[in-house]
Amino acid sequence: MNEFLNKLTAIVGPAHVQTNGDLTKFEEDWRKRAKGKALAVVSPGTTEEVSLVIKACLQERVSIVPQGGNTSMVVGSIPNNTGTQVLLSLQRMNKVRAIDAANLTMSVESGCVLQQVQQCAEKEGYLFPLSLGSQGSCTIGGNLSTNAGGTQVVRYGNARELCLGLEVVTATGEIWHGLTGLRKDNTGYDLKNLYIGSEGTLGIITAATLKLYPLPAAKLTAWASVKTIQQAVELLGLAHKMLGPALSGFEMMGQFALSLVNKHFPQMNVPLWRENPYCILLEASDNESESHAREQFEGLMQKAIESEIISDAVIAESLSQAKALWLIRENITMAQATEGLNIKHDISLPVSKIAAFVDETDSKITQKIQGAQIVNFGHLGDGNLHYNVQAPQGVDSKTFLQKYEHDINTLVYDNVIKYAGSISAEHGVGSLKVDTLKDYKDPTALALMRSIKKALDPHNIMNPGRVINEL
Ligand code: FAD
Ligand code: 2HG
Ligand code: ZN
Repeated sequence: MNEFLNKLTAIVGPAHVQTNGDLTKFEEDWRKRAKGKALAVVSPGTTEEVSLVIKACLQERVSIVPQGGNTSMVVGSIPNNTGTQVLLSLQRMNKVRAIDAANLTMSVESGCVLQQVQQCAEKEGYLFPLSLGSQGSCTIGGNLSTNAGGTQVVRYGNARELCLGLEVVTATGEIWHGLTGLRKDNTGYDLKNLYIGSEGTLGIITAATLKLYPLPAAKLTAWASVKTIQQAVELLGLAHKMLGPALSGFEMMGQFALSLVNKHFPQMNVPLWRENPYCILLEASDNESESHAREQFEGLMQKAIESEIISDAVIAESLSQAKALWLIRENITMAQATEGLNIKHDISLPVSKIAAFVDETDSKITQKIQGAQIVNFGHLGDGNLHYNVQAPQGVDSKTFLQKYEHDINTLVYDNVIKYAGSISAEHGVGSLKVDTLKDYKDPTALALMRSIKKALDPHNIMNPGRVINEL
């Protein structure tokens, strides 16, 4: 093994192969649901170095776990506990390679932090719309590998829709130069979209060409209170009708989720949360003008109040007020983490079925476990709920998970399938859902996925055990 480590050191330099010291930030899942042990943490600085590292690993049949910001929600980016895997950190590959203004594209290395990409685009007068609560730490490579969603999907799509080209180091160490900025290219199988969403199981994304948009002339944000999910869905329908493509965010937050933000971040002043079971955060982005946007937006809120869809609402009067509202939404995850462990379900459903799903699942869970607390929030505009379940008050969260996680997952996922949904909307599969997926995914689709994995990673060295196992 020493010879192998020496080889890696010769490729990336001694400062970039870590075997000793505190490697917790690479080896532990941020939610502290799992901790692994890497043979080494290797941090290449160029695509060529990635290629050589993969070739060296392949020769020794050492498996590789790619890692960006290690913000995975599904335990997908840490090594297992055998001490035999190379943790490949892409964080040093953080250069913006080019901006092509006329083509509305930007090419960046995969270790670029999402926020850095957003800021760089903005400095040039453009918008890169992908937005997640983790944007200060997650990387473009991680975003594409998980096909991340976030809060602007209703208008701009998931990470997949924002990417035109990729540079990839394959599982055999070849470099695929697919960094195109073309919006049309029908020359065969869509390789880019195989790698996007593959969670590091097929190859390493080293760079990407991303779509840019003009910065909107105005953004308007409102926070509304509704009595039922059905009303939230009606508000969404009205927003689509009255705002058209200007609708850029539609987030739903249950009362219990907001109570956690209120408890752990009291300085955030959560509005209207005590009034009704749900609040909605709504955003419109307009390319015309502030006055046009405001007129349209106020018209929508007026109509929603008149039709008694919403009970009450506030419209942000300044950029800082809008930011403060978004901060509340983005901090639900951290408020939950501060409260303790919880059972996360990142699910998607047809919007038309969400109300029935929530009514039925809420009552099944509370019948099964008296006092169980449901942290329900998410990207309602995309039909994506974070339907998380927390221990009854006073019950230790770890003990609760040990006792009920499996049963609650079965209950929730069975209902998701009953309502024609998916058990992973935006976070991916990782290790956390790999066994569950077998029970819920179409068997033919799973067989095709296995064939793709075998074809692209014949020696199963790329993030083995994630997404699909039992090859
Ligand atoms: P990592 O966690 O490091 O890795 C994720 C997966 O991608 C792993 O399987 C890893 O092996 C693989 N990978 C990483 N980089 C590469 C690469 N270059 N090549 C190949 N494979 C690679 N997710 C959403 O979709 N929407 C949200 O709204 C959202 N909000 C979040 C809020 C918070 C507070 C937190 C902590 C997380 C949130 N997430 C969200 C989850 C997470 O941030 C995303 O999944 C993100 O895309 C992961 O990026 P990362 O760089 O941290 O990847
Ligand atoms: C979000 O939308 C993230 O804030 C995290 O996807 C969801 O904490 C969660 O369950
Ligand atoms: Zn989310």
